[in-house]
Order: sequence, then structure tokens, then C-alpha cells
Amino acid sequence: KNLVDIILSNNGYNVVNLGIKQPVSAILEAAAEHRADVIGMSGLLVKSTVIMKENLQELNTRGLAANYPVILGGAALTRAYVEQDLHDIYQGEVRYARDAFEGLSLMDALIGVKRGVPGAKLPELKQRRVRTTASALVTPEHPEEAGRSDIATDNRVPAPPFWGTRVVKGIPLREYASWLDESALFKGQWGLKHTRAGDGPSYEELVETEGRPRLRGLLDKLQTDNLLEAAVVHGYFRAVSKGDDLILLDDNGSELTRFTFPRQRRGRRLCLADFFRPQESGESDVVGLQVVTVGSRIGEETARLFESNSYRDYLELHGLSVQLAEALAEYWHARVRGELGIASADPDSLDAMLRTEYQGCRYSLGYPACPDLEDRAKIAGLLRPERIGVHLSEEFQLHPEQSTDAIVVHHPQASYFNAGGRP
Ligand code: B12
Repeated sequence: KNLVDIILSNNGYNVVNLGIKQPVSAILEAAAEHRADVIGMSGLLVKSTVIMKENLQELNTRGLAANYPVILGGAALTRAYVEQDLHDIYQGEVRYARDAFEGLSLMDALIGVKRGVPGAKLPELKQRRVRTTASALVTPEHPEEAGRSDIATDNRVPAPPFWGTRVVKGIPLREYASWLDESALFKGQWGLKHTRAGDGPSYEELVETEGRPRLRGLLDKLQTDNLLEAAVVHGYFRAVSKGDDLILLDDNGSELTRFTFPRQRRGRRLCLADFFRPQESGESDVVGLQVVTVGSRIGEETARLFESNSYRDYLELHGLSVQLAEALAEYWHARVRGELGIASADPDSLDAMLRTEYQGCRYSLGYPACPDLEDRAKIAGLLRPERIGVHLSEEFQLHPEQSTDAIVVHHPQASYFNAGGRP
């Protein structure tokens, strides 16, 4: 969202950036006060898609839809959701922006139309491809086939080095910086890309001339200015599965907490619970939980850069900070594999590591195998991440932002999958 602010402001628009978690009344007050031409909203988490819908309905109710065209963006949205589902509901214009640049061209079109510029018009709405009736997520045709997946239940259960939780603070940058996903940083965050065929430097050249030198400079700055406070809280818990549930147990076998995961309704019928010994086997399994953070100082520094209009520095540092949080999580997962004695299957190259070609899998809540963000409260309840300065908000977001949690699974067949449930 800050990037959208930067791009629009640099192109002559006056952006009133209200920040996060604004109720619709505050958005509408600001829109009236500043006589806004357009309202934009951004949603990173799936929950915000519901709020956006309610906000649009509120604009309808207040009779304001004709006054305010709306542009929506963010990772949680899809073009079809905005341009069909929300468009059907909203009595004004609503469009999806994949990135800040599409946001800019939409602004130009909306303002052109408003001012009656000859030839100005909004882009056509994107039509959703017609779905075949046999979607991967519909109820099984033969309910009698319903049941567990074919995931093995006779795999070896490793012994953890301890039971319960541990806190590790002050992890040096050099330990996890090597786990940085450069491609996610350069392409996803910094937007390095080859301009056009045969014109300008290639992506690889840009990485050599711009990406890596700037990365090295920033990593040095992070060290010198002492901006990182990498910390982890992790734990090993006894666990069993029962149907779609993963049950965590204390030393006496009493239930500590229980996760209920979605199961694929067709095909392999995978469910995260299947990677753990079933309760009826009489055996118990082990599950890892972790919360990692690179701390709050870096967020203070990026906020300072944004406030002082140092946009390029802001974008680069913010992008690097979020990828470092991801690198720390990946590094810690590797440590856990080592502690469980299953690291011998680890591949040699970082690329293969990032393709998760190792034994086991790190599932972050909110991702398709375990989409329920409310389950984050169960992890926080057991790990108590306040001990490393991390707090879970009412929206089930960890603060500081550069933090991530995970359920760590050791099963050799564990990998990412989509359990459906979402459009
Ligand atoms: C990097 C990343 C992280 C980083 C940083 C997150 C951050 N705050 O930026 C880290 C590792 C910290 C992280 C953590 C988590 N993440 Co994450 N993450 C991503 C990832 C891979 C990229 C996001 C990103 O930085 N994109 C780059 C920026 C520049 O793009 P952007 O934010 O989308 O914004 C652009 C456009 O969308 C558009 N835009 C956005 N808004 C608007 C508004 C207007 C008006 C306009 C015009 C345009 C516009 O313009 C922007 C600039 O071009 C996405 C997946 C994806 N590919 O998007 C998942 C994703 C956002 N994460 C997800 C999840 C689940 C999480 C966690 C909850 C996981 C966990 N259990 O720990 C946590 C939550 C963090 C917390 N503090 O609690 C889910 C969210 C879905 C959901 N269930 O709600 C996603 C979508 C992955 C997925 N496919 O499921 N994550």
C-alpha cells in the first residue's frame, strides 16, 4: 500500500494515506474532508476481503456509490472476486489493481472519465473463466470413498532433544542471511526485471549490477546500525491425529490443544492431520511449533524512511526485512530438522532447499493446507511469543510485522498442498 502511495504521489495525485485497520466511517470522513475522487483499499489477508465487501455495501447504503469509484488491491484479492462478485454488489465503479502501476493507469482512466477527456474510458471488466462442473473442491461423487488419505502411518517418529518450549535470542545475521531467497527479494519485493526483449539489461545483469551490490550494502547497514533483533521461540510437543484433528498432548497424555484442518474433498484427500500417528495406533508422534521475528527496530527504521520521503530506501529496506523474516524461519526449520535427526535428506543447494526438497514441511497458518488464521492463537498460547517481543493482535496478525509462525512436520511425505475451502 505504501508503494501505491509513492507511485501515485510521484505522478501528481494527492494521496491521503490513512494507514491500516480504518473503519469505513473514518475512510468516508477523510474522503469527504479531502474531497477525494477515488477510494482505494488494500487487503493482505483473506479476512480483509470480507471487510472490503461490507465497506462497499455501506457505501451503497449511504448513497455514496455514485460519488466514489473504488480501486482494490492486495495479495488476498483476485481480479475475478473484485471485478465480478464485488462489481455485482457495488452500485458504483469498482476495479482491481494487480500492482501499483495498474493502480496508476486506473486512476488516470477514472479521472479522465470524470473530466470528460475525449477517448477516456475504464478498462473492460475481466470475465471469470467458466468453471467446469467437476471442480477439484466439490463433494466426492462417491461419499463411501470419503476417509483418510494414503499417507503412511508406519514412518519413523524421531525423538526431539527436549519437550516443551525454548527461547533463542540474538541470532546473528550471518547465520540466516544465507537462507535469503534472492529471487523473491529482487523480483517480488524490489521489482527488478528486464524491461523489454533486446532492450536494456537482462534480469541477471540487473542482479549483478544493482541487486547484489545494494543487498550487500543494506546487509552491512543492518549490522552496523544494529537494526536486527532476530529471535525464535520454538517447541516440541507430543501429538496424535484423530480424523481431521491434530491433538497436542502434555507429558501425562492430557490434551493441550487441538487443530482441526480441512481435508481435500477429492483426489488424494490430504489433510495435515494425516502426517501424524493416529490416536488409535496407541503410539504418539512429535510436532514442532515455531515463531520467528527479526524484531521491531527494523520496522521503526522503515517507518522513519517513509516519513522522510526516502521512498527508494524505504522500499528496499522493507522488502529486505520481510524476506529476512522468511529466511530466519527457513533457517530455523533446518535447525529443527537437524535436532530431529532428519537432516540427512537435505539437498546441497539453496535453490533446492527453497523448493523444500528436504524431509518434512513447515506449514504457516493462513496458507492453503491450514487456512484458519484463528489457529494462530493456539500456537501463541503454547509458545508465548511475548517472550521474544511478539504479540498476536485481535486480527490474528503478529506484531512486529516481520514475524511468522509455523507448524513443523517431520513426515517424509509431508509437502505443500491445497485443502480447498477457499474460492
Ligand atoms: C512476503 C510475504 C510475507 C512476509 C511479509 C509480509 C508483509 N507484511 O509484507 C512475511 C514472511 C513476514 C509474511 C508473513 C505472513 N504471511 Co505472508 N506473504 C508474503 C507474500 C509471499 C508476498 C507479499 C508481498 O510482500 N508482496 C509484495 C508487495 C509489494 O505486494 P503487495 O503487498 O501484494 O502489494 C502490491 C499489490 O497487491 C497492489 N496493491 C495492494 N494493495 C493495493 C491497493 C490499491 C488501492 C492499489 C491500487 C494497489 C494495491 O500494489 C502493491 C504494490 O505493487 C504473500 C504472497 C503473495 N505472493 O502475495 C504472502 C501472503 C500475503 N502471506 C500470507 C500469510 C498467511 C502470512 C502469515 C499469516 C503466515 C504465518 N502464519 O506466519 C504471516 C502474517 C504476518 C504477521 N506478521 O502476522 C497469505 C495471506 C492469505 C491469508 N490467509 O490471509 C499470503 C497471500 C500467501 C498465500 N498465498 O496464502 N508474509
